[in-house]
Amino acid sequence: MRSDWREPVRAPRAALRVFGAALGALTVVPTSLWAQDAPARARYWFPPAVSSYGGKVDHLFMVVLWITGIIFFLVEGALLYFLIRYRRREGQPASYIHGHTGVEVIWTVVPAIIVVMLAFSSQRVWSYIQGPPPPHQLEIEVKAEQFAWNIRYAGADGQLNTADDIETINQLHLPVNQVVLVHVTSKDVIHSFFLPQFRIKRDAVPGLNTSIWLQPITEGHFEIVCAELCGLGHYRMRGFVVIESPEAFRAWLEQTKRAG
Ligand SMILES: [Cu+2]
Repeated sequence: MRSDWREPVRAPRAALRVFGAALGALTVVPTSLWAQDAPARARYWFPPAVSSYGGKVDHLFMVVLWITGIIFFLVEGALLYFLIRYRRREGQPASYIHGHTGVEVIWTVVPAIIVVMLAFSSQRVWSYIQGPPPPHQLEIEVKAEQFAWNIRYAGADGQLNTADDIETINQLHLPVNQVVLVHVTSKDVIHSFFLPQFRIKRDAVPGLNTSIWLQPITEGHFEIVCAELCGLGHYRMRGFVVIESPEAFRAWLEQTKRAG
């Protein structure tokens, strides 16, 4: 049996420093990488939301963060208070208390009400984004492969998967304010089509055809990220999103068609 159990355990300082640095790198580096051109706020917080439902997702996130944040500080504060207030004192024996039924009922019922409310409000946002899409003006296909995004637009016949389709690699152009239906699939392994600024992510699974819808509301340049570890080249599987006016989009599509 150990005789030194009363000795406090001290983690070596170097180990703590390495742990702290790793934690810092994990949280700071990814956000700063995709937000290099973004306003200063986006370097430590979310990148700007540029889709019609981005604001709804961010609002729900903030509601959950405030509720859980306030509860966190209340609970940890009470814990700290009790640790100090009822610490061991010389000559004072420990006393046994049974608990308090009223307090137990409160701390069960209040969180239950909060969780049910959050479930209903997140279900509303979820079904708006993932439910039946609104009527779309543009339909495209995104096919993932190790390690690129193949993007397909319909040609003059307006039909996808016909001979006159226009195909690009890693270049996704979208007309601002138009609803776009995106069919997501994969050629080889499971990838994940992630548009951080749109607040949407969908797995690209070989043999499975799924679709999502987007409505960009801000013009600009953004990125497609693969959010599924899909092989050795996963880190470089990025694409580019350009949101532009419908006229600029048509001109780009024409030019791509002629070049291809
Ligand atoms: Cu991938």
